[in-house]
Amino acid sequence: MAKNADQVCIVKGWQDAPTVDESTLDDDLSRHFYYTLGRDKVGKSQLYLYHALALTIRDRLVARCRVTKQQIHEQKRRKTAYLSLEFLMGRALGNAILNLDLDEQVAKALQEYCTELEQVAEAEHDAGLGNGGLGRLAACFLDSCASLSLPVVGYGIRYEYGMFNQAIENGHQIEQPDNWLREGHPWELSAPEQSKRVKFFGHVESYTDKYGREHRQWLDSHDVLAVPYDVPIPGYKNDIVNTLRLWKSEATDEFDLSEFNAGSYSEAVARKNLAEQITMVLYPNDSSENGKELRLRQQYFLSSASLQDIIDTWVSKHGEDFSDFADYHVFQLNDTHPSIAVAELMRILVDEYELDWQEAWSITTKTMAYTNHTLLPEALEKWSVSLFARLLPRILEIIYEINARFLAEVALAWPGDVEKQRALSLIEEGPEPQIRMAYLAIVGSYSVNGVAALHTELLKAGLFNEFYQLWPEKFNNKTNGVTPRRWLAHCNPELAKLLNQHIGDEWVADFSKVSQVRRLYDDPKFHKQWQAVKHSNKQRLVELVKNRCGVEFDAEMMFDVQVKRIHEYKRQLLNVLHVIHLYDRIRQGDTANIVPRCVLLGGKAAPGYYMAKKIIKLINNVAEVINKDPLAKPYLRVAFLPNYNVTAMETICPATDLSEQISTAGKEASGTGNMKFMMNGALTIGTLDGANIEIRDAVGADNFFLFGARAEQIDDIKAHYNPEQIIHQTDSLYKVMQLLESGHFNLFEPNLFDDIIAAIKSPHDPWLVAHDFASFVEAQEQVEQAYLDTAHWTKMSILNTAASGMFSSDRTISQYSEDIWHLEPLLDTSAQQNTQKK
Ligand code: T68
Repeated sequence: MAKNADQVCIVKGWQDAPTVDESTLDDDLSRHFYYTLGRDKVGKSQLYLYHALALTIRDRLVARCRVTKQQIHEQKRRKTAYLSLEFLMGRALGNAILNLDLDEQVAKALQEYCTELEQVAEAEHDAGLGNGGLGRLAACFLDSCASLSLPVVGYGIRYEYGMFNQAIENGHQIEQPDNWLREGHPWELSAPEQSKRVKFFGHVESYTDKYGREHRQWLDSHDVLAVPYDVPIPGYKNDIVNTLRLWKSEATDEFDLSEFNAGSYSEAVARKNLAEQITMVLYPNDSSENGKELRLRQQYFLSSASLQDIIDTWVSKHGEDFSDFADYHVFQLNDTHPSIAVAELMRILVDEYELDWQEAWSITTKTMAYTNHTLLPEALEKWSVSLFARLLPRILEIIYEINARFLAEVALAWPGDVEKQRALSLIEEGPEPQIRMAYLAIVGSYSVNGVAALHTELLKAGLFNEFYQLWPEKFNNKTNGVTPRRWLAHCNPELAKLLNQHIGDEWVADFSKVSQVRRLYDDPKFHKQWQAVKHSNKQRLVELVKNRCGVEFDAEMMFDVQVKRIHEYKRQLLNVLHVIHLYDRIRQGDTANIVPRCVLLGGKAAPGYYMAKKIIKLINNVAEVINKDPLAKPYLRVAFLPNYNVTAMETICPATDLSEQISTAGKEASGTGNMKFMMNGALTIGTLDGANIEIRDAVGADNFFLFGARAEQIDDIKAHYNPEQIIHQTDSLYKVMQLLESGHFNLFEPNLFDDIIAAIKSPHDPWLVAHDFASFVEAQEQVEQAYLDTAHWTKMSILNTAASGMFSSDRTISQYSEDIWHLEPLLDTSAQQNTQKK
């Protein structure tokens, strides 16, 4: 040990042993198993073995993380903070082993314990800190940033309870708490000494400084402590390990003490609970605004703690000179959820560091960048002004000031147009005035991006049109992507091996190279291998469906899959109507052209979303009737997979033949499940919506089953929409509706599906289910035709994987970095160390 000038004890020598790779992995594993955890037997669940292996891998991550941090902090270097209320990480073990290239060493070490990684990995809980696409995108982005050696830190919330566990009882969704931390989370390291204080409540007063300048100060606030927990994010075989910093809320000590001294012990303890509530649970709404006070507290808590973290680091290195702060920082806002960061950065700069408004605003609008993920108006966040006034009084003042200055700009752009000012104001007028968070995000950011080409165009033409007119240069598209490490190399090892044999393994780090498999699309020998891989993946899914749903799938049949959040716009209902149509054909004996298929649906409904829950019940009832009917057995099997999550998708997407991407055009911002299926060789049946359009362009129209109304037709169709007439004119739909209305699927539950039937028949059905039905059935018949020709289907399957190169999140992140973040990659330290060793 040695003491340096600041009296900090530096452990001598740690810099010389950065990767702990000198000790062998088997030694570390047994050390953790026997000593850290104090175990000597492997139980049935292999839980302790999992923990020991996770700690062994974590040692290697921590060592590399330190080297990465050193590199980031050694020189002044531009970096991005990715602010997100959600990170849907799933399991970490398999991914870390893949990225550190430790598969063989781990397999060898586990032989001692008579087990394999696949079994040990089962003991890990999913980190389900997200609802769906938005949260999973954040997780894929972290993997890509680390794999591309980019200095990016993720900032999120360490929810005690993640996305609820879904059980199905009598066909109904039951929500159960996800106590994912119960058995400990071996990946995280807390850093309580770096905690931050976040203010709530209180009031604001003016004061004059010694130079006679007026300032505002936020007084008598009830502060909450934000304690950081760091999760390492390994890059793929580059020795870079980035950080995901998750904040946990805790009560401050002196806060308790003062109340205690005042004789209010119980009140003090109750307040402690209040502070700790903030990070207790993830809100399970994926597509509607929430409006709950606790949710706003979460948003401010994350934004404030994360900005303080970055600014404290800056001040500790560069003092209070912020003149070039904006050259070194970007804050990427994952939707409007952390958009209060715009006002919080202003508060810190203006109130705490006494910058003048203009200077602070210039820094804010050069560092903030906003990603929009939805076109649904009901999902756009608004917060009541009165709530803000109570909870965050100083932040409200700042938003008013931002708004006043912004409206002056609007007045210049549209002179005399008061209506324009009303329409664009950050404050929506009305009996209960509301703050429009998306407007705050746009005004405060230098970049506004959509997540697929169509989505960005629709934002520019519709929702944000006036802002686009004001600032066209802010708007840009970044089509989503998914990481090919988790979503191919890890989840589909057999396909990965086959690709490696034929095109080498460079595709894992450079996914554009997957296109090389195209040259094999006509090779009969390769076809056989490709089919064998799919077949074996289908067997794995057969097992899963049997264990979890009690339904017998058959790997010889076509696997038709729709897994995603349950929402009317995603149209699981249209899928069910098609299933009923197939069932009706079977009952009528019209089976000559039916291709036997297994239909799998899965996904969670927001707990308060009545129609989504009804749709789950309908799927389960339809499945029950069909699966019980011996007539149907050779042709059709249907299952609803409970508790769909990241881990389930890892078994599902490699086994899928047909991917259902059937949202009403113009509603799905991008979709990312569509990309995972495509990479794994599934064919898509889909509308021209979100990234489906780009998927179809990439693979070619011949290799995609298109149906349904287009986005630009929707308004016209709605103007004359008459679903009852469509039902009468469409024989197949008429029969389906008859079956539904006769109570065939709810014999002992009268009227159960009345609301669903009414929704389909309503001239105001926004999702146009009846309109697209015939076109959907026709596309499904084309699917059957294509599937019957195995060689042709295999060729299309290969072409889909081959064309999926651009849907890697590495491509997406390269574009974020190139166009928005302007980051320089870090040095690949593995190369550095290799040269040092030489
Ligand atoms: C999804 N959005 C989009 N939102 O629906 C999907 N919302 O099209 C897109 O591919 C994906 O984002 C990634 O860009 C969501 O997943 C949410 O989960 C959400 C959560 C809270 C509040 C609102």
